[in-house]
Amino acid sequence: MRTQVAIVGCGPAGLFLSHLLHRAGIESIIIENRSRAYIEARIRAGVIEDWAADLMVETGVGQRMQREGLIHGGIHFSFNGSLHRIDFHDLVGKGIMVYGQHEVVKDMIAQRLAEGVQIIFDVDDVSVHDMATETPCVRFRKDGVTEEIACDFIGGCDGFHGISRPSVPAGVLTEYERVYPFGWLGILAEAPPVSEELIYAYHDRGFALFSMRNPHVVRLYLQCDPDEDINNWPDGKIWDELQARLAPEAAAKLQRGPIFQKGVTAMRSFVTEPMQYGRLFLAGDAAHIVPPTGAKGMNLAIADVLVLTNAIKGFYSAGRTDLLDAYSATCLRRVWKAQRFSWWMTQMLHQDPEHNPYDRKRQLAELDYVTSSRVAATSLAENYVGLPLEV
Ligand code: RFL
Ligand code: PHB
Repeated sequence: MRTQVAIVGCGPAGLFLSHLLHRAGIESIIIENRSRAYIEARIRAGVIEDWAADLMVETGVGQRMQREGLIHGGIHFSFNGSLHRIDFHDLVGKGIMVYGQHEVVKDMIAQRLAEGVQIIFDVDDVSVHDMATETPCVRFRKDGVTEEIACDFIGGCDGFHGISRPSVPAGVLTEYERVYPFGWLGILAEAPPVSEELIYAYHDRGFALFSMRNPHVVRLYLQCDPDEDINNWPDGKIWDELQARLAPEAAAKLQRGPIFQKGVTAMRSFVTEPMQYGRLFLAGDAAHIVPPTGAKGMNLAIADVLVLTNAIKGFYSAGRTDLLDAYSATCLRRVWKAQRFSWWMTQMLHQDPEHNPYDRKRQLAELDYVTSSRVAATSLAENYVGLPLEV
Protein backbone atom coordinates (compact mmCIF):
# COMPACT_ATOMS: atom_id res chain seq x y z
CA MET A 1 0.00 0.00 0.00
CA ARG A 2 1.07 3.57 -0.56
CA THR A 3 -0.35 6.89 0.62
CA GLN A 4 0.87 10.41 1.30
CA VAL A 5 0.21 10.40 5.06
CA ALA A 6 -0.09 7.19 7.10
CA ILE A 7 -1.99 7.87 10.31
CA VAL A 8 -1.58 5.61 13.35
CA GLY A 9 -4.66 5.87 15.61
CA CYS A 10 -8.31 6.63 14.93
CA GLY A 11 -9.09 8.95 17.85
CA PRO A 12 -9.88 12.66 17.46
CA ALA A 13 -6.29 13.50 16.39
CA GLY A 14 -6.11 10.85 13.65
CA LEU A 15 -9.62 11.48 12.39
CA PHE A 16 -9.26 15.27 12.24
CA LEU A 17 -5.86 14.92 10.56
CA SER A 18 -7.33 12.71 7.84
CA HIS A 19 -10.37 14.99 7.51
CA LEU A 20 -8.36 18.21 7.18
CA LEU A 21 -5.82 16.62 4.82
CA HIS A 22 -8.66 15.40 2.60
CA ARG A 23 -9.97 18.96 2.39
CA ALA A 24 -6.52 20.02 1.22
CA GLY A 25 -6.49 17.29 -1.45
CA ILE A 26 -3.96 15.13 0.44
CA GLU A 27 -4.44 11.35 0.79
CA SER A 28 -4.20 9.39 4.00
CA ILE A 29 -4.84 5.92 5.41
CA ILE A 30 -5.72 5.42 9.10
CA ILE A 31 -4.83 2.27 11.02
CA GLU A 32 -6.38 1.51 14.42
CA ASN A 33 -5.69 -1.39 16.75
CA ARG A 34 -9.23 -1.50 18.20
CA SER A 35 -12.55 -2.25 16.54
CA ARG A 36 -14.84 0.45 15.17
CA ALA A 37 -17.53 -0.53 17.71
CA TYR A 38 -15.05 -0.18 20.59
CA ILE A 39 -13.83 3.30 19.71
CA GLU A 40 -17.34 4.53 18.91
CA ALA A 41 -18.46 3.53 22.40
CA ARG A 42 -15.40 4.83 24.32
CA ILE A 43 -16.71 7.54 26.66
CA ARG A 44 -14.35 10.45 27.18
CA ALA A 45 -14.45 14.20 26.70
CA GLY A 46 -17.52 16.36 26.51
CA VAL A 47 -16.44 19.96 25.96
CA ILE A 48 -15.51 21.36 22.55
CA GLU A 49 -13.90 24.80 22.45
CA ASP A 50 -15.59 27.57 20.47
CA TRP A 51 -13.13 27.58 17.53
CA ALA A 52 -13.09 23.76 17.31
CA ALA A 53 -16.89 23.62 17.08
CA ASP A 54 -16.72 26.31 14.34
CA LEU A 55 -14.05 24.29 12.53
CA MET A 56 -16.27 21.21 12.57
CA VAL A 57 -19.15 23.18 11.08
CA GLU A 58 -17.02 25.02 8.50
CA THR A 59 -15.40 21.80 7.29
CA GLY A 60 -18.69 19.93 6.98
CA VAL A 61 -18.59 17.53 9.91
CA GLY A 62 -20.66 19.47 12.43
CA GLN A 63 -24.25 18.95 11.30
CA ARG A 64 -25.29 16.48 14.02
CA MET A 65 -23.34 18.45 16.65
CA GLN A 66 -25.28 21.57 15.63
CA ARG A 67 -28.56 19.70 16.04
CA GLU A 68 -27.80 17.72 19.19
CA GLY A 69 -24.94 19.53 20.95
CA LEU A 70 -25.60 21.97 23.77
CA ILE A 71 -24.13 25.48 23.58
CA HIS A 72 -23.19 26.73 27.04
CA GLY A 73 -22.49 30.37 27.83
CA GLY A 74 -20.74 29.75 31.15
CA ILE A 75 -19.88 27.38 34.00
CA HIS A 76 -20.52 27.37 37.73
CA PHE A 77 -18.14 26.89 40.61
CA SER A 78 -19.63 25.43 43.77
CA PHE A 79 -17.88 26.18 47.05
CA ASN A 80 -18.74 27.31 50.58
CA GLY A 81 -22.29 26.06 50.03
CA SER A 82 -23.25 28.16 47.00
CA LEU A 83 -22.93 28.39 43.21
CA HIS A 84 -20.93 31.13 41.47
CA ARG A 85 -21.33 31.59 37.72
CA ILE A 86 -18.62 32.56 35.23
CA ASP A 87 -20.41 34.14 32.28
CA PHE A 88 -18.29 33.36 29.19
CA HIS A 89 -20.55 35.22 26.78
CA ASP A 90 -20.37 38.40 28.83
CA LEU A 91 -16.63 38.13 29.56
CA VAL A 92 -15.20 36.98 26.22
CA GLY A 93 -18.16 36.86 23.83
CA LYS A 94 -17.82 33.12 23.20
CA GLY A 95 -19.21 29.86 24.56
CA ILE A 96 -18.46 26.14 24.51
CA MET A 97 -20.15 23.18 22.85
CA VAL A 98 -21.10 20.23 25.07
CA TYR A 99 -21.13 17.16 22.78
CA GLY A 100 -19.57 13.78 23.61
CA GLN A 101 -16.20 12.88 22.13
CA HIS A 102 -17.56 9.49 21.04
CA GLU A 103 -20.27 11.29 19.07
CA VAL A 104 -17.55 13.33 17.33
CA VAL A 105 -15.67 10.10 16.63
CA LYS A 106 -18.83 8.44 15.22
CA ASP A 107 -19.60 11.42 12.97
CA MET A 108 -16.05 11.62 11.71
CA ILE A 109 -15.61 7.89 11.02
CA ALA A 110 -18.84 7.90 9.00
CA GLN A 111 -17.66 10.90 6.99
CA ARG A 112 -14.14 9.55 6.38
CA LEU A 113 -15.56 6.27 5.06
CA ALA A 114 -18.20 8.08 2.96
CA GLU A 115 -15.40 10.11 1.40
CA GLY A 116 -13.54 6.94 0.47
CA VAL A 117 -10.72 7.18 3.01
CA GLN A 118 -9.44 3.81 4.14
CA ILE A 119 -9.61 3.13 7.90
CA ILE A 120 -8.15 -0.24 8.80
CA PHE A 121 -9.49 -1.36 12.20
CA ASP A 122 -8.38 -4.26 14.40
CA VAL A 123 -4.72 -4.26 13.38
CA ASP A 124 -1.88 -5.78 15.49
CA ASP A 125 1.87 -5.41 15.80
CA VAL A 126 2.00 -1.85 14.49
CA SER A 127 5.49 -0.43 13.95
CA VAL A 128 6.90 2.71 12.31
CA HIS A 129 10.14 2.70 10.29
CA ASP A 130 12.65 4.92 8.50
CA MET A 131 11.23 8.11 10.02
CA ALA A 132 14.58 9.86 9.56
CA THR A 133 14.41 9.29 5.78
CA GLU A 134 12.12 10.71 3.07
CA THR A 135 10.51 7.28 2.64
CA PRO A 136 9.11 6.25 6.01
CA CYS A 137 6.68 3.34 6.35
CA VAL A 138 4.25 1.75 8.77
CA ARG A 139 3.93 -2.02 9.21
CA PHE A 140 1.14 -3.94 10.88
CA ARG A 141 -0.69 -7.24 10.85
CA LYS A 142 -4.30 -7.59 9.76
CA ASP A 143 -6.03 -10.95 10.01
CA GLY A 144 -2.63 -12.60 10.47
CA VAL A 145 -1.14 -11.05 7.31
CA THR A 146 1.73 -8.55 7.51
CA GLU A 147 1.05 -5.33 5.60
CA GLU A 148 3.12 -2.24 4.89
CA ILE A 149 2.11 1.33 4.06
CA ALA A 150 4.79 3.32 2.25
CA CYS A 151 4.24 7.05 2.78
CA ASP A 152 5.77 10.54 2.84
CA PHE A 153 4.76 11.35 6.43
CA ILE A 154 3.52 9.48 9.50
CA GLY A 155 0.92 10.99 11.84
CA GLY A 156 1.61 9.51 15.29
CA CYS A 157 -1.97 9.90 16.62
CA ASP A 158 -2.07 6.75 18.76
CA GLY A 159 -2.66 8.27 22.18
CA PHE A 160 -0.63 8.14 25.37
CA HIS A 161 -0.11 4.34 25.29
CA GLY A 162 0.61 4.10 21.55
CA ILE A 163 3.76 2.91 19.78
CA SER A 164 4.70 6.15 17.97
CA ARG A 165 6.33 8.03 20.83
CA PRO A 166 8.33 5.01 22.13
CA SER A 167 9.59 4.40 18.55
CA VAL A 168 11.63 7.61 18.59
CA PRO A 169 15.29 6.75 19.30
CA ALA A 170 16.45 7.22 22.89
CA GLY A 171 17.84 10.65 23.67
CA VAL A 172 15.75 12.57 21.11
CA LEU A 173 12.74 13.36 23.31
CA THR A 174 12.61 15.08 26.68
CA GLU A 175 9.57 14.25 28.79
CA TYR A 176 8.00 16.52 31.40
CA GLU A 177 5.50 14.98 33.78
CA ARG A 178 3.39 15.44 36.89
CA VAL A 179 1.27 12.61 38.27
CA TYR A 180 -1.54 13.60 40.65
CA PRO A 181 -2.36 11.65 43.83
CA PHE A 182 -6.05 11.36 42.86
CA GLY A 183 -8.31 10.22 40.02
CA TRP A 184 -11.84 10.73 38.73
CA LEU A 185 -14.67 8.27 38.98
CA GLY A 186 -16.86 9.08 35.96
CA ILE A 187 -20.42 7.90 35.34
CA LEU A 188 -23.19 8.32 32.79
CA ALA A 189 -26.75 8.16 34.11
CA GLU A 190 -30.22 8.58 32.77
CA ALA A 191 -31.36 11.62 34.70
CA PRO A 192 -32.27 15.23 33.96
CA PRO A 193 -29.55 17.87 34.50
CA VAL A 194 -29.56 19.70 37.87
CA SER A 195 -28.26 22.80 36.12
CA GLU A 196 -28.22 24.05 32.53
CA GLU A 197 -24.44 24.46 32.75
CA LEU A 198 -21.49 22.51 34.16
CA ILE A 199 -20.75 22.73 37.89
CA TYR A 200 -17.17 22.36 39.17
CA ALA A 201 -17.52 21.68 42.90
CA TYR A 202 -14.87 22.21 45.56
CA HIS A 203 -15.68 20.31 48.77
CA ASP A 204 -13.89 18.95 51.84
CA ARG A 205 -14.95 15.45 50.74
CA GLY A 206 -13.26 15.94 47.37
CA PHE A 207 -13.93 17.49 43.96
CA ALA A 208 -17.11 16.78 41.98
CA LEU A 209 -18.10 17.76 38.44
CA PHE A 210 -21.61 17.87 37.14
CA SER A 211 -21.80 17.68 33.34
CA MET A 212 -24.25 16.32 30.80
CA ARG A 213 -24.58 14.80 27.36
CA ASN A 214 -28.17 15.73 26.49
CA PRO A 215 -31.38 16.74 28.33
CA HIS A 216 -31.83 13.14 29.57
CA VAL A 217 -28.26 11.97 30.28
CA VAL A 218 -25.91 13.38 32.92
CA ARG A 219 -22.14 12.89 33.08
CA LEU A 220 -20.82 13.08 36.65
CA TYR A 221 -17.33 12.85 38.08
CA LEU A 222 -16.14 12.38 41.68
CA GLN A 223 -12.59 12.73 42.94
CA CYS A 224 -11.36 9.32 44.12
CA ASP A 225 -8.06 7.47 44.62
CA PRO A 226 -6.11 7.00 41.38
CA ASP A 227 -6.22 3.20 41.76
CA GLU A 228 -9.78 3.12 43.11
CA ASP A 229 -11.64 -0.18 42.72
CA ILE A 230 -14.92 0.59 40.95
CA ASN A 231 -16.60 -2.13 43.04
CA ASN A 232 -16.24 0.16 46.05
CA TRP A 233 -18.75 2.50 44.41
CA PRO A 234 -22.27 1.07 44.31
CA ASP A 235 -24.76 3.41 42.63
CA GLY A 236 -26.30 4.65 45.89
CA LYS A 237 -22.89 5.73 47.22
CA ILE A 238 -22.18 7.70 44.03
CA TRP A 239 -25.45 9.64 44.29
CA ASP A 240 -24.94 10.21 48.06
CA GLU A 241 -21.45 11.59 47.46
CA LEU A 242 -22.64 13.88 44.72
CA GLN A 243 -25.47 15.11 46.90
CA ALA A 244 -22.94 15.90 49.64
CA ARG A 245 -20.36 17.60 47.40
CA LEU A 246 -22.67 19.88 45.36
CA ALA A 247 -23.95 23.17 46.81
CA PRO A 248 -27.43 22.66 48.37
CA GLU A 249 -29.24 24.67 45.65
CA ALA A 250 -27.94 22.18 43.03
CA ALA A 251 -28.04 19.09 45.27
CA ALA A 252 -31.74 19.74 45.95
CA LYS A 253 -32.46 19.27 42.25
CA LEU A 254 -30.49 16.04 41.92
CA GLN A 255 -32.66 13.25 40.54
CA ARG A 256 -31.21 9.75 40.79
CA GLY A 257 -31.52 7.59 37.69
CA PRO A 258 -30.02 4.37 36.31
CA ILE A 259 -26.22 4.52 35.99
CA PHE A 260 -25.21 2.79 32.75
CA GLN A 261 -21.47 3.48 32.54
CA LYS A 262 -18.74 3.76 35.21
CA GLY A 263 -14.98 4.17 34.98
CA VAL A 264 -11.93 5.48 36.86
CA THR A 265 -9.34 7.79 35.25
CA ALA A 266 -5.95 8.54 36.80
CA MET A 267 -4.76 12.15 36.41
CA ARG A 268 -1.52 13.14 34.74
CA SER A 269 0.13 16.13 33.10
CA PHE A 270 2.70 15.14 30.48
CA VAL A 271 4.53 16.79 27.57
CA THR A 272 7.16 15.43 25.22
CA GLU A 273 9.51 17.77 23.41
CA PRO A 274 9.95 17.92 20.49
CA MET A 275 6.72 16.50 19.06
CA GLN A 276 8.45 15.28 15.89
CA TYR A 277 11.27 13.08 14.73
CA GLY A 278 12.14 13.25 11.05
CA ARG A 279 8.94 12.46 9.13
CA LEU A 280 7.07 11.20 12.23
CA PHE A 281 4.80 13.84 13.78
CA LEU A 282 3.24 13.17 17.20
CA ALA A 283 -0.18 14.76 17.76
CA GLY A 284 -2.74 14.77 20.59
CA ASP A 285 -2.37 12.46 23.58
CA ALA A 286 0.63 10.74 21.91
CA ALA A 287 2.56 13.95 22.63
CA HIS A 288 0.86 15.39 25.71
CA ILE A 289 -1.70 14.64 28.41
CA VAL A 290 -3.65 17.03 30.60
CA PRO A 291 -5.82 16.28 33.62
CA PRO A 292 -9.46 16.54 32.45
CA THR A 293 -10.30 19.44 34.81
CA GLY A 294 -9.68 22.05 32.10
CA ALA A 295 -11.50 20.04 29.37
CA LYS A 296 -8.57 20.58 27.01
CA GLY A 297 -7.35 17.15 25.78
CA MET A 298 -9.47 16.65 22.68
CA ASN A 299 -9.22 20.34 21.78
CA LEU A 300 -5.42 20.24 21.91
CA ALA A 301 -5.43 17.17 19.67
CA ILE A 302 -7.48 19.09 17.08
CA ALA A 303 -5.22 22.16 17.37
CA ASP A 304 -2.09 20.01 16.77
CA VAL A 305 -3.42 18.45 13.59
CA LEU A 306 -4.55 21.79 12.25
CA VAL A 307 -0.94 22.98 12.52
CA LEU A 308 0.29 19.71 10.98
CA THR A 309 -2.15 19.88 8.07
CA ASN A 310 -1.05 23.42 7.32
CA ALA A 311 2.60 22.32 7.32
CA ILE A 312 1.99 19.29 5.09
CA LYS A 313 -0.09 21.45 2.74
CA GLY A 314 2.82 23.91 2.49
CA PHE A 315 5.12 21.00 1.60
CA TYR A 316 2.97 19.60 -1.22
CA SER A 317 1.80 22.90 -2.66
CA ALA A 318 5.00 24.94 -2.47
CA GLY A 319 7.81 22.57 -1.46
CA ARG A 320 8.06 24.32 1.91
CA THR A 321 9.77 22.52 4.77
CA ASP A 322 9.89 25.46 7.22
CA LEU A 323 6.36 24.83 8.51
CA LEU A 324 7.15 21.16 9.05
CA ASP A 325 10.33 22.09 10.91
CA ALA A 326 8.35 24.54 13.07
CA TYR A 327 5.52 22.07 13.84
CA SER A 328 6.67 21.20 17.32
CA ALA A 329 7.50 24.75 18.42
CA THR A 330 4.19 26.08 17.04
CA CYS A 331 2.15 23.41 18.85
CA LEU A 332 4.07 23.57 22.10
CA ARG A 333 3.24 27.23 22.69
CA ARG A 334 -0.44 26.31 22.89
CA VAL A 335 0.22 22.97 24.61
CA TRP A 336 2.07 24.57 27.51
CA LYS A 337 -0.65 27.17 28.02
CA ALA A 338 -3.24 24.40 28.15
CA GLN A 339 -0.95 22.51 30.54
CA ARG A 340 -0.79 25.54 32.80
CA PHE A 341 -4.55 26.06 32.72
CA SER A 342 -5.40 22.39 33.33
CA TRP A 343 -2.90 22.13 36.18
CA TRP A 344 -4.21 25.37 37.67
CA MET A 345 -7.86 24.26 37.60
CA THR A 346 -6.81 20.88 39.04
CA GLN A 347 -4.78 22.26 41.95
CA MET A 348 -7.51 24.80 42.78
CA LEU A 349 -10.35 22.28 42.92
CA HIS A 350 -9.02 18.99 44.35
CA GLN A 351 -8.30 17.80 47.87
CA ASP A 352 -4.65 16.82 47.72
CA PRO A 353 -3.46 14.41 50.46
CA GLU A 354 -0.34 16.57 50.80
CA HIS A 355 -2.39 19.70 51.47
CA ASN A 356 -2.87 21.11 54.96
CA PRO A 357 -5.51 23.55 56.29
CA TYR A 358 -3.44 26.47 54.94
CA ASP A 359 -3.70 25.08 51.39
CA ARG A 360 -7.47 24.67 51.72
CA LYS A 361 -7.85 28.31 52.79
CA ARG A 362 -5.69 29.33 49.83
CA GLN A 363 -7.83 27.29 47.42
CA LEU A 364 -10.99 28.94 48.74
CA ALA A 365 -9.39 32.38 48.40
CA GLU A 366 -8.52 31.54 44.79
CA LEU A 367 -12.08 30.43 44.04
CA ASP A 368 -13.42 33.58 45.69
CA TYR A 369 -11.00 35.65 43.59
CA VAL A 370 -11.83 34.09 40.20
CA THR A 371 -15.56 34.34 40.84
CA SER A 372 -15.52 37.91 42.15
CA SER A 373 -12.82 39.66 40.08
CA ARG A 374 -13.85 40.41 36.48
CA VAL A 375 -10.18 40.42 35.46
CA ALA A 376 -9.54 36.96 36.94
CA ALA A 377 -12.82 35.57 35.59
CA THR A 378 -11.98 36.89 32.11
CA SER A 379 -8.65 35.05 32.12
CA LEU A 380 -10.41 31.84 33.14
CA ALA A 381 -13.10 32.34 30.47
CA GLU A 382 -10.54 33.08 27.73
CA ASN A 383 -8.69 29.84 28.50
CA TYR A 384 -11.82 27.73 28.95
CA VAL A 385 -13.48 28.66 25.63
CA GLY A 386 -10.09 28.20 23.95
CA LEU A 387 -7.17 30.54 23.32
CA PRO A 388 -6.89 32.05 19.84
CA LEU A 389 -5.22 29.83 17.25
CA GLU A 390 -1.79 30.76 15.93
CA VAL A 391 -2.01 28.83 12.68
P1 RFL B 1 -7.00 8.89 21.66
O1 RFL B 1 -8.43 9.35 21.72
O2 RFL B 1 -6.48 8.11 22.79
O3 RFL B 1 -6.85 8.07 20.31
C1 RFL B 1 -5.72 7.29 20.05
C2 RFL B 1 -6.18 6.11 19.18
O4 RFL B 1 -5.06 5.32 18.84
C3 RFL B 1 -5.37 3.96 19.02
N1 RFL B 1 -4.11 3.22 19.19
C4 RFL B 1 -3.49 2.57 18.19
N2 RFL B 1 -3.82 2.41 16.90
C5 RFL B 1 -2.97 1.68 16.14
N3 RFL B 1 -1.84 1.11 16.62
C6 RFL B 1 -1.48 1.25 17.90
N4 RFL B 1 -0.37 0.67 18.36
C7 RFL B 1 -2.32 2.01 18.75
N5 RFL B 1 -2.28 2.35 20.07
C8 RFL B 1 -3.37 3.09 20.32
C9 RFL B 1 -6.30 3.95 20.20
O5 RFL B 1 -7.11 2.79 20.27
C10 RFL B 1 -7.13 5.21 19.92
O6 RFL B 1 -8.27 4.92 19.12
O7 RFL B 1 -6.02 10.12 21.43
P2 RFL B 1 -6.20 11.50 20.62
O8 RFL B 1 -6.78 11.22 19.27
O9 RFL B 1 -4.93 12.21 20.76
O10 RFL B 1 -7.36 12.28 21.41
C11 RFL B 1 -7.13 12.74 22.71
C12 RFL B 1 -8.43 12.70 23.50
O11 RFL B 1 -9.02 11.42 23.39
C13 RFL B 1 -8.21 13.06 24.97
O12 RFL B 1 -7.26 14.09 25.09
C14 RFL B 1 -9.51 13.53 25.63
O13 RFL B 1 -10.44 12.46 25.73
C15 RFL B 1 -9.23 14.09 27.02
N6 RFL B 1 -10.47 14.47 27.73
C16 RFL B 1 -11.11 15.65 27.45
N7 RFL B 1 -10.70 16.43 26.43
C17 RFL B 1 -11.39 17.56 26.10
O14 RFL B 1 -10.98 18.27 25.17
N8 RFL B 1 -12.53 17.95 26.76
C18 RFL B 1 -13.02 17.21 27.80
O15 RFL B 1 -14.09 17.56 28.33
C19 RFL B 1 -12.29 16.04 28.20
N9 RFL B 1 -12.74 15.27 29.21
C20 RFL B 1 -10.98 13.62 28.71
C21 RFL B 1 -12.12 14.05 29.45
C22 RFL B 1 -10.43 12.37 28.95
C23 RFL B 1 -10.99 11.56 29.92
N10 RFL B 1 -10.41 10.28 30.08
C24 RFL B 1 -11.16 9.08 30.17
C25 RFL B 1 -9.00 10.11 29.86
C26 RFL B 1 -12.66 13.26 30.43
C27 RFL B 1 -12.08 12.03 30.70
C28 RFL B 1 -12.66 11.22 31.81
C1 PHB C 1 -17.39 15.92 30.39
O1 PHB C 1 -18.55 16.33 30.16
O2 PHB C 1 -17.06 14.75 30.18
C2 PHB C 1 -16.38 16.84 30.94
C3 PHB C 1 -16.69 18.19 31.10
C4 PHB C 1 -15.75 19.07 31.63
C5 PHB C 1 -14.51 18.57 32.02
C6 PHB C 1 -14.20 17.24 31.84
C7 PHB C 1 -15.13 16.37 31.31
O3 PHB C 1 -13.61 19.42 32.56
